[in-house]
Amino acid sequence: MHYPSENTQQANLYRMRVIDSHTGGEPTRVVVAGGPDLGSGSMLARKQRFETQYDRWRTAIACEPRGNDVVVGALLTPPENEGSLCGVIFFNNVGYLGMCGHGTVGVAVSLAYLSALGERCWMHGSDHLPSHFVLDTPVGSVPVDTHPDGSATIQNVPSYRFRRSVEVQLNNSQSVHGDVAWGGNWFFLCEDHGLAIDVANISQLHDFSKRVRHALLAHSITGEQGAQIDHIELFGAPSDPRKFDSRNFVLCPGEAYDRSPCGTGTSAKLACLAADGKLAPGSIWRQESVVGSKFEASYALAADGKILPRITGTAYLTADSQLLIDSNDPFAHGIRE
Ligand code: PYC
Repeated sequence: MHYPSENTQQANLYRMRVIDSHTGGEPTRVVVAGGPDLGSGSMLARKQRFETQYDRWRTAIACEPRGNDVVVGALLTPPENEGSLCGVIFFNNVGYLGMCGHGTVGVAVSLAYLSALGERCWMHGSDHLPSHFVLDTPVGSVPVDTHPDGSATIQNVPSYRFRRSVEVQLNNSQSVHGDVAWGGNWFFLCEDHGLAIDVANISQLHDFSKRVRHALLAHSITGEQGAQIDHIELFGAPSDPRKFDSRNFVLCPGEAYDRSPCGTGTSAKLACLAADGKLAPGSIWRQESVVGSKFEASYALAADGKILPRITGTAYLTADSQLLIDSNDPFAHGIRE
């Protein structure tokens, strides 16, 4: 990997500044300085450049020994669209995400932190972060509002249900049903799994979700235009119906499950509720995660029949640090899976 050499006094060490946070338990690592320069063009083209030319930066940041299965990285870029604050590309230990809801809340809280430190932000050229701004992602632009209590509301990309109640045959001849929906990533949303959505049941939920994902692949069940469905979302009763409407378990691409209620998964859920006439525009949906964290969500109808989800969550900072990449380290670019 080619790191600029003027980055540090020690020729073998490259520095990258990252701000870590978690949103409802799910970590986000925002690269604020020292990341790769992906050049210009659409965010989709920049994501493709990241994948084809700079993928070792992803693995250096998100894979062990610096990262882990759960961490979602966020690389900030100059904006694609005039008026947007900046661009962001989300990634994890196995690849790239279209959008990431918990990650966007993490980015908002990290930018607010930098602004509170009085650090002039290279993205918007001022040391004051506006309370409303727009982030460009490879799948669309996402308006963000930060609130005085530290929470943030994102308006996710237009979301929709693609297929309803698709039957999937698992490898043990059990069959389950689920909706296929887009919320910035592709989801299979399943209710008839017969499992308790409970943190004490993680290994069963994990194992089951992996079998569903495998079966979707084996039976060529996809999102629109053959897109791979890489997120599996299981729903069940909330821990306390006075506080939540539903509880979910989300298997992310790779081996990790989402500790947060998953912003893109909650958007996909809203799209299905809207399509079934079970939630009116503007009504609040309180999505609980398997570890008990919460997103509040609602939607507006878009002109083309899709929905515009709004998701509110809270992120907490966990580190402001420098990653060091030692060119002598055999695992400098992470342990690749
Ligand atoms: O919050 O959208 C989300 C998300 C996707 C993967 C992990 N979190």
